[in-house]
Amino acid sequence: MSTKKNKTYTEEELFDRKVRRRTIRSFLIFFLLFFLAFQAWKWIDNAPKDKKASKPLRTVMDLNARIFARGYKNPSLAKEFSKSTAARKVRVNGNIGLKSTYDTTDYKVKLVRYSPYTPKLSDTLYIPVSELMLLPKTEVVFSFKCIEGWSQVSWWGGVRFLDVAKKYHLATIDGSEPDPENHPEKLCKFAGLKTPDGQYYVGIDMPSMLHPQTILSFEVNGNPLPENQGAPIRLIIPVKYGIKHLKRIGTIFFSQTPPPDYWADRGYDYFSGL
Ligand SMILES: Nc1nc2c(c(=O)[nH]1)N[C@H]1C(S)=C(S)[C@@H](COP(=O)(O)O)O[C@H]1N2
Ligand SMILES: [Mo]
Repeated sequence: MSTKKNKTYTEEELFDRKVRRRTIRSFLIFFLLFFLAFQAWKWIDNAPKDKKASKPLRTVMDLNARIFARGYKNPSLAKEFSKSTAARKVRVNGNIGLKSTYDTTDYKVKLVRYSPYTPKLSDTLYIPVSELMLLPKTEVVFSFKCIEGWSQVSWWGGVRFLDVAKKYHLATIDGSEPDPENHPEKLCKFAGLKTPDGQYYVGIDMPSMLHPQTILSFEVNGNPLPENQGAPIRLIIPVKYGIKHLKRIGTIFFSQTPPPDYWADRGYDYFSGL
């Protein structure tokens, strides 16, 4: 037996050997992983391209997109709920412009086409609510949000403002039928709405006004609107906070500059989008 084999190590020597072994192993693992990472990077970099990104990256990006699409179906649409989840007792908030008397038998909405020059008589239409109701009925169940901090799922019925604008040639600078898809350049930039007495008023950007969920509403929970919720017709615009949902529409007009807005005049955000 050699003396070397029988050599007994001191505790300190044993510890040193252990540290050396571990250090070498760590470095080997480090270089191996570095090498693998480098190879992977080279593989991704040399891979064929798919829509301007290398294919492996594109695959991961597409996967991410699919995962996120599950959570956000159409980011431009407000989330809709089932009618059974809608509040039976719909909250009432704000009654500015609802105190004056109004025509309850033959209510007409004043629609003013955009007229940059001298307004002509033919540019102003007085349309009975009963006539607006002939358009296809659209219902929306969404979470109504007030800047005061409350929200409530509620169910409204009415007609799409887009349909109204198409029928009466509103919202365009030249009186043509609005075609947001093909001729956005012909659209006015803003719509303004007022109560019959002019006490409450809002300004709305045109993309929000022509949004598919924006309706002139005459029903809540399948019943005609009560007075305090804007009878006979109000605005429901799910992409906006409650302040923009003007109750009892007297006039709708169009403009290239932001129309006056009751709460914006008092310091709130003009856009008030959600
Ligand atoms: N004419 C009119 N419309 C109005 C208001 C108002 O005071 N007057 N308040 C607004 C605000 S702040 C909110 S939150 C909603 C409330 O609608 P609701 O009463 O149907 O809940 O109406 C909006 N429309
Ligand atoms: Mo509100």
